[in-house]
Amino acid sequence: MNIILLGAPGSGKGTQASMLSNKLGLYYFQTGKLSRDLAKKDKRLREIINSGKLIPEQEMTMYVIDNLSKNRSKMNNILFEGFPRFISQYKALAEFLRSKGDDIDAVISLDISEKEAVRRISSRRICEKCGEVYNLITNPPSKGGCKCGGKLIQRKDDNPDSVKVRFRYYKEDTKKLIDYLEKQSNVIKVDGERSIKVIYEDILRKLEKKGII
Ligand code: G5P
Ligand code: MG
Repeated sequence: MNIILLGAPGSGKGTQASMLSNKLGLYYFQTGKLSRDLAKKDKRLREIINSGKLIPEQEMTMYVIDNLSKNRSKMNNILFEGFPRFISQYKALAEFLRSKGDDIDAVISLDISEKEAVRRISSRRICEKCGEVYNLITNPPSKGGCKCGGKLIQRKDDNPDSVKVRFRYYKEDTKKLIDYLEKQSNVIKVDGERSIKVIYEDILRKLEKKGII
């Protein structure tokens, strides 16, 4: 089973993806993490990501397909978060999966206003060590640190200027992909402005109703 999770920056993709992949036994494939890992050794990628821009679409597709090909054995059932963001990336992923006799079973889109997303991002903290996502207001860490003992940090692209750029890309590119999938009745829309638990249960219910899980 392969599921794609789409949504604006700060919509809760990572939060839900982590819970859903655990529950459904899916490999959690996160292109934000892949990009940040690649950027550790690449100044150009670092500058792109930190300024809120997207890595050029074909280049990102290449990184993803390469990663999927190399790690195929541990990635039979995948939850994709952050990929695809363009129609071209969706088509490339669908084609790659088809070539392996596989398919995209569901696309979920988390809907949230820009105002709420910006509010969430400004109080988001992530664990430097394990990547766990917290929110100082809605999902606070206990005793000021991560449960794994790691230090909590703010992402470099979580500054107001970069967040604005990330939103522009979402509205210009990923929205086109969502509209394209909606025309094919191929996307499960979820109201992302509720509590983490309510959204999680709603997604599971919708996947069940469609016979996907
Ligand atoms: P990323 O890392 O994929 P974004 O900008 O798409 O970055 P981001 O910011 O990671 O997405 P998210 O994962 O949707 O947002 O949000 P989250 O971290 O789960 O939640 C945000 C905050 O809200 C947290 O504090 C959380 O606790 C809280 N929260 C979550 N859910 C709820 C809720 O239900 N209720 C409430 N009240 N609070 C909640 O990509 C980074 C960069 O990588 C490159 C690009 O440069 C990109 O900018 N990249 C790509 N480039 C090209 N093509 C691609 N396909 C690429 N993918 C990545
Ligand atoms: Mg994320």
